[in-house]
Amino acid sequence: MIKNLFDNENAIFMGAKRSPDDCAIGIFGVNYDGTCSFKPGARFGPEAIRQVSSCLETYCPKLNKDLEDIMYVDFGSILIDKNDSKSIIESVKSATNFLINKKLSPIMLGGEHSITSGAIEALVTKYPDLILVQLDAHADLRESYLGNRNSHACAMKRCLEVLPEKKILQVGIRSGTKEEFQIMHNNKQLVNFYPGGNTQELKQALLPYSKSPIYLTIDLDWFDPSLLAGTGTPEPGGFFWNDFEEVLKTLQDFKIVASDIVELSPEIDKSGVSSIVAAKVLRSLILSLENMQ
Ligand SMILES: [Mn+2]
Repeated sequence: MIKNLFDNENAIFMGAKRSPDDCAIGIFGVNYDGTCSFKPGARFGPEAIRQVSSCLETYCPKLNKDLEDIMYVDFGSILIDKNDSKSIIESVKSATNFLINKKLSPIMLGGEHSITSGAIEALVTKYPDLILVQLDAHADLRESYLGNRNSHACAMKRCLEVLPEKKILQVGIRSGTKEEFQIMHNNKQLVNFYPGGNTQELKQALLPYSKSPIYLTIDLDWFDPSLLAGTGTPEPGGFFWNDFEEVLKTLQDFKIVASDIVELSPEIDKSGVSSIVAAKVLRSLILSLENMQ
């Protein structure tokens, strides 16, 4: 079964297992960047994260948790036979369902952001009250972009369509159209947060959802390009590592059941720092996810 869904011939993340037995968390990659046809891009993200991961410590002093106390499996990346966005989203849905059936909390590595709706479609069957928390530079609420409804610029719009609760919190979004900002304000879904600032507004916004399962989607362009340059659509005025730790610490009081990390384009940053930041985000998520029951 695993063989038909995933290619696991390549690198593995830190101390991950290859077999799901006794594991609580499952990682898989999606090597897809369909809208990026000119430069090599986000399809190299999952492999870059795995390759640099051996340089990280397993212990996180901020969370006071250690990866060595958690069993997690890295399935490799999903096999892709048709490279169009619709087929990819279907494959993501199948892979996520496979993990849910094995009672593994999924963490998906992109790839571009359009893959998120596939994972959410699978998860809402188990968690009809799922809500979405988004870290991203961009609103991603367009109806369609360059004629494609599955473009990464429409990622959150597509997610909202499959979320029964239609609830999204968009943390520190700094780029979008006037209409997108109007939508975010009207629906009270924009959570104001600034580099170096506090997470008071995020705490307030999450308060009514203390029992709700949360899907956390992390578009790495949320970070400032001076920290993370390796992404397809960098946006000045972004966040730093301490900001991420503040958000993560706040989320510890809530119930994250699944997550993704998208839009790492490792070739753009020859220093390799972007991939290391992404790997450290993944380590933080493994340490933060709830066990699926
Ligand atoms: Mn983005």
